[in-house]
Amino acid sequence: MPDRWIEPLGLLTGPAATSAIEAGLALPLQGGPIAFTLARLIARGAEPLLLPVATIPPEWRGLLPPLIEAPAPFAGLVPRLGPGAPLVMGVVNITPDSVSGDGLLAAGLEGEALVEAALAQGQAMLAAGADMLDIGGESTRPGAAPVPPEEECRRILPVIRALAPLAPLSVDTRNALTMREALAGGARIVNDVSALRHDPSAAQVVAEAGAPLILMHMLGDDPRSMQEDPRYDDVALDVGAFLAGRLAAAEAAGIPRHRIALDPGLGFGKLLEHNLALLHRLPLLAGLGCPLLVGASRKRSIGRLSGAVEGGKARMPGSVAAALFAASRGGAILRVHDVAETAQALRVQQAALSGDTPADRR
Ligand code: HH2
Repeated sequence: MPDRWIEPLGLLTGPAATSAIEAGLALPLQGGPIAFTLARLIARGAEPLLLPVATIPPEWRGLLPPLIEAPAPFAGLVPRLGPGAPLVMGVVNITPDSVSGDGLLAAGLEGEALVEAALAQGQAMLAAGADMLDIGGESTRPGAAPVPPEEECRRILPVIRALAPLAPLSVDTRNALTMREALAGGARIVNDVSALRHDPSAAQVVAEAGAPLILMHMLGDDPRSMQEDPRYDDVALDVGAFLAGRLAAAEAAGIPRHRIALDPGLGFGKLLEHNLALLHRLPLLAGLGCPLLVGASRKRSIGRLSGAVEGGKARMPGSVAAALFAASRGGAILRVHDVAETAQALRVQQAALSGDTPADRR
């Protein structure tokens, strides 16, 4: 478990970042267009030290490579770092009870009609700018009851088969059986909110399939109880240490680091203050050397901050704001329900921060 961290601070973007890097006053965050000028050196139990990057002492410089070099492409998709640039993952929930209010089973759809609705939703997301789709058959909202893997497969497999020819798909599941069936059905990526802790066979299934994997932080291992009085010493360091541990466990099981993306798991055993701290301190997690995925879309924190307590689409504007902020802090993949709105906002953010007219708009 890492007991020392370099936390990037003093972030720059656009031409200022390029100039500061060239002048030796800044370093690139994961090799992308965001630069950091200051480093907070954190050793557990000691007072943190804030320094300009040029003066990071030699004994700390060994921590820099994963933080400043570009991570390997994820799932054959190059993680585009930088404000406005991330990959967009559209969420397709085949559930009756998703927190986001978009679960297709809630609309009472079944059989062919369900597959057609999911296909139409996925196609619309891809046309609107999604780079990949995340297909889930179990709600993991706080307090949700588990769905047996057989039922989960019954819900999602026809949809996966229909959408697989159109885009890279991830399967959002904690169950090894569902992972195996979904990968056989055409899904390419496994998205496990339990970070391979829920099902003892999951790591082997992912390793044998050679599939890219998303490891997410959840406090405890049960969505039914995760929101009961969540506590951390220091939420960013605790989540970082957890993800480092799960990364090591995945590697030990034969899943190479270059196939893994990491996710702080907003809303999974976290109060509003924890979610905000994690968004803010996302650059710290970049030091683990993997692309970072962020899922803030339509979550309860967005409702708390905005007053959109009723949930669902009412939380879209706040979700877009969170996505833009995550992009500006090094998020490489954004998991969102409102693809068109997020993609539009990201394009404008990217152009505004770079000060350049995009090539396809000249
Ligand atoms: N959030 C949800 C589900 N899966 N996977 C990752 N990697 N990161 C997340 O933040 C994440 C996730 C919850 O959102 P949603 O799918 O809208 O709700 P539900 O679980 O109720 O279906």
